[in-house]
Amino acid sequence: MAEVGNELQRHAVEEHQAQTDGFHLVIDALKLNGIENIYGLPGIPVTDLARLAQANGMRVISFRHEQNAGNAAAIAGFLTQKPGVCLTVSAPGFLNGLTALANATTNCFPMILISGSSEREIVDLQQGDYEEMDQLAIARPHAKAAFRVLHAEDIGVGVARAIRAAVSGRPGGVYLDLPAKLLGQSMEAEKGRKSLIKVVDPAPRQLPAPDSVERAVELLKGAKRPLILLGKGAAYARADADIRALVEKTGIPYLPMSMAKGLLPDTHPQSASAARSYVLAEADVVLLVGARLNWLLSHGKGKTWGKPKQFIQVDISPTEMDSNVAIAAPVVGDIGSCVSALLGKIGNDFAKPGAEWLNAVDERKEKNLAKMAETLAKDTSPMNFHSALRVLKDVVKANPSISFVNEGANTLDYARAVIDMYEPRKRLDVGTWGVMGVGMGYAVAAAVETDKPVLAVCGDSAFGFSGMEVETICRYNLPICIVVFNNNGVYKGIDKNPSGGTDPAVTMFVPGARYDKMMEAFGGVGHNVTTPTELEAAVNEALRSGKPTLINAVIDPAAGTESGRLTNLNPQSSASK
Ligand code: ADP
Ligand code: TZD
Repeated sequence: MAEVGNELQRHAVEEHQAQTDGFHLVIDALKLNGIENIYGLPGIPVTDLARLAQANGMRVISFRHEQNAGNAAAIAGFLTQKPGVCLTVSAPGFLNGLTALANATTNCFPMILISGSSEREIVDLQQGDYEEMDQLAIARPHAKAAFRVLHAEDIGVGVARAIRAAVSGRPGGVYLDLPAKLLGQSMEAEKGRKSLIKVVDPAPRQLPAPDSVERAVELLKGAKRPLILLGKGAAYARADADIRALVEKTGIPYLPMSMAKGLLPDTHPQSASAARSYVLAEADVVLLVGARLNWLLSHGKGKTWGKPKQFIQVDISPTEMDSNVAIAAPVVGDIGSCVSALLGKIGNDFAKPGAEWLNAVDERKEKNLAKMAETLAKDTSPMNFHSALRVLKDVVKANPSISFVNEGANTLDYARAVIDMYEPRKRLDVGTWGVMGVGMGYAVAAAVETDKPVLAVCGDSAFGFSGMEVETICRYNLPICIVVFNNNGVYKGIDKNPSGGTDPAVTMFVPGARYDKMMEAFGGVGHNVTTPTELEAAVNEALRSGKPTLINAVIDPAAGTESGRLTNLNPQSSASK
């Protein structure tokens, strides 16, 4: 008996003394909050953090450059409404991830950048530590919030605060600084467990004020030529059914912004995409749902917007109102709650827009669609953007649940106009900044988070920013098919060096490059295609096999325009005028 008693006592003491450490607490805190994936790049001081995360059942995707891991985390946040997590080493790794964090904040994607850092004592006295940098101070202006944890018992609070900051209100990027010393700190396991926080209701609903809803509906009722504009905030909010009901119940023509395409199928009879310029110029009342009046919408003024109009804006951020033009009816709250409140006020007596407006929109649409069909039908040799996109349009139509990643200039603008999307949150592109280099990060995360194939269509310049991740795609054997629209350069591939010297022009790349060989180098499938028929066969084979594939699609180097659709944003040197 005495022996058994001693044994129990020994167990009790051992139990009492069981220890945990910073590494385990970070992982436990993330897992406790339903975060299952980490996108990152290992090294001092976070190698063991990544290893232990993998050992503890998290999926850790190791990238070749932190910017791509960060972009993956950001789009994972957009796709799941949970913060995507990016893990980096200190100073240079952190800075590599920072562009992605800033991009996430700009696009309102929830993300947490977790970086290891050097010791505070040394950093603050600037004594020259390994990869020394005051990361917290540098992250702050680029993030929605930034936190540092110094004591293991505060890890639970640090992670909870990071999660709340990322997903509540307007989502954004959050920085979490974890000094090396913190990760190695140990504490009693039981105490550690109790210090963790499972965040309750991380993104609380925000109900709009009833009078703001009434004001909005009144304005809409009085409209002669109303228009609904859906932005990627509406896609993020996952209020898909109510948004569709709002559009259909009111009978108002709608325009999706790029990443809101597919929220309703682009083939929906009320889609005014093919009459975009007309409806923007002619509408008298515009209802914005999760879209900002930034440069992508010409700041709500000028020639694009033509006739005078009044705006209703649904957004979670009160300070977004009046940021560019006066908002006559602000509706502040989360999109789900706002749209459902609007629907509640729009009775069956709501008069749909008059035939004059709807017919005028349809007429423009039909004319433009016929023109587009004619352009797409042309078989050009060499292949140009449109003949290649005709094929991809059909591929997406036949495979509506695949994610479609898109970057480039002409490649982006033409694909956005030509390729119809049928499901929400499937079109992932350069977003608010028009940034190149999101392609492979977005593609990897889309494959990981959705478990479905991904088609990534990139200009040859755009692809180059994250192209090394083809190795990552092969290593994790992800069902990603990349199509590089290869026209030998940035925008086009025919520029000449103005000095007449031997250096190539600044927008030129090696002519006839074979990007497909990059994929083959790591065991994936490569294709070089020069006709729409070859392109179609190669993409369909990739989607059928699920094997990592890169298709080098040879495009006429003379096709395309400088800066794609954004020619007007290019300042011109007075010498060339
Ligand atoms: P787009 O580029 O498609 O026009 P933006 O990124 O400019 O879209 O705008 C997205 C807007 O959506 C932001 O102003 C953001 O505050 C808002 N938003 C994001 N999520 C929500 C949400 N759940 N509820 C309400 N507004 C949201
Ligand atoms: N760097 C970053 C990070 N983002 C950018 N947007 C640019 C540079 C400038 N830029 C564009 O705006 S589009 C583009 C660059 C370099 C590439 C266009 O060439 P492409 O596409 O080959 O990718 P197209 O289809 O041939 O035009």
